[in-house]
Amino acid sequence: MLSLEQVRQGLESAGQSHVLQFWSELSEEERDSFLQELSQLDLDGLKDHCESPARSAASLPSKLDEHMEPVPPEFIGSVKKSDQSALEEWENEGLLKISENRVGVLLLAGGQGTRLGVQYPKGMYNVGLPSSKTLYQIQAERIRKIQELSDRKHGSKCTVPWYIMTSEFTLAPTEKFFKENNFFGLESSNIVMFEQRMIPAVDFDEKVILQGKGKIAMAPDGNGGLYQALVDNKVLEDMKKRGVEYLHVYCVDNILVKMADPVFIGFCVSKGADCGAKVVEKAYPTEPVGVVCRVRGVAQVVEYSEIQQKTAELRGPGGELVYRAGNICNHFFTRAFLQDVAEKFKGQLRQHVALKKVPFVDMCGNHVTPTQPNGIKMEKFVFDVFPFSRSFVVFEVLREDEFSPLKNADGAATDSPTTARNSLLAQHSRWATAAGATLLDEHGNPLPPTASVSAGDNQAARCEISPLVSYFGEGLEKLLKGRTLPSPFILDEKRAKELQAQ
Ligand code: UD2
Repeated sequence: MLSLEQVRQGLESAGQSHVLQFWSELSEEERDSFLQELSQLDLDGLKDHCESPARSAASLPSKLDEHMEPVPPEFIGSVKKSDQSALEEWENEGLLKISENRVGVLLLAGGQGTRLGVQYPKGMYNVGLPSSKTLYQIQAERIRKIQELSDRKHGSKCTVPWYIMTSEFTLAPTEKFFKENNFFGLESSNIVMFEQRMIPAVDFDEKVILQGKGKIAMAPDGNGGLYQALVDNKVLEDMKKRGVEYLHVYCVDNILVKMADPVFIGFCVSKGADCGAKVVEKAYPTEPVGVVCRVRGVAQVVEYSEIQQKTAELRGPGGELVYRAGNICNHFFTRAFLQDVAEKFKGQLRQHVALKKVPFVDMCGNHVTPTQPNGIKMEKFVFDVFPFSRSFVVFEVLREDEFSPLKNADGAATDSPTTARNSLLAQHSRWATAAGATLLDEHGNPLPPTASVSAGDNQAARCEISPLVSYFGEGLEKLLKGRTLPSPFILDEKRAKELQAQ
């Protein structure tokens, strides 16, 4: 730990002396913990950090749009446009790599979930499925199932390690939740949680914001903080030790996420890619997803917060959006590429500026909760490494099968607990119907097979299939063919055994 004098000098040379203005009012204990916090700051880099928002704002990508062009369709692999045999080939390739212990998954879970408005990590959220499962449980069970499917095909006993990036806000509750739930049936040694760095929020006068008299307002450094966190926590070494060569990186809130998706992995591997992104067709111009495109000829994502509206609204001759390759925060990386990023490129990642309402203490020591943005948080984005790729691929999947994020609280028109729940139930109803079952609505009336398709349709049957029974709709015919299913209907492992015995 640094001495008070060392910290004072460091702050002074960074132009941040105000940080210690309430020092004399702090108790002994508060001083200790504040000094500890300040000792962990990068004091040498602090001046630069405080000035960088202004610099980034000045070079803001208002000019990006001029250099944007869509990725030509022939460079985009697509579930819709590929024939069954190609999809099967990719899936087989992916399952093979999984069975050889060469695939890991990495969850980005360091965000604060401010839009959803809960005080706990988003993965712990229960969207109100008939089973009451949380996002974490669904994800864990999909890992268990994909291991099982790979083992069954290849006679292996494989592991898909689950790396989970948390932040100061989310690490302790996430660890506790996993322990309380017995790691959802996974081996605890195959779940590796680590923390990303936190950085100070800065006001519009380039001053660090004090959240309390003895506390700086800190925020995680964005999901692109991943690359520093991989180094800080020796995660790449862990991957190497386990023989993991391919990593599926994803964000916490997509209820339909295909964990370690063998089709996506197989596609990327067979194209020799070092880096890949899954996309869905963007639903409307202002949808809050980045677009995968080229800027000055180089593949990258332009985030929804940084694209100009007129660019987002551009339409082609058939009325389709020109920039429609919507990023769903599902990425593929080889370990070799991540190693390169860690060694050569992570220092070059852009800082993105986010204006936020940051509670603070004013000069007189009053606590203020601002109603207007007063602070700047600098964030790195996970996809900003794409331009460093030597072989980047894009893979388009179907929204109704793979993308339904939980971003907002109920009441919002989109991306809410209700829309997430309905997407999953609609998908599972489609699977059951395709397997030959007839679904009943809650009044016992048979539903036409198409009624379950609409994600927003409250009349749809409440049919939920545990990932432990089916990963992506496979294996259901022998259980459900010719059956009539009431609503709600939960097909878990126990029920599957009963049905099989009948
Ligand atoms: C992300 C994508 C956006 C689109 C959208 C789809 C980025 C930068 N943007 O936007 O293009 O794909 O998702 O849903 O990826 N996180 C951390 N540490 C942080 C901040 C965030 O781990 O410091 C995690 C967070 O927990 C979440 C993921 O990153 O799992 C995405 O964060 P978000 O929900 O804030 O991103 P969003 O919706 O703005």
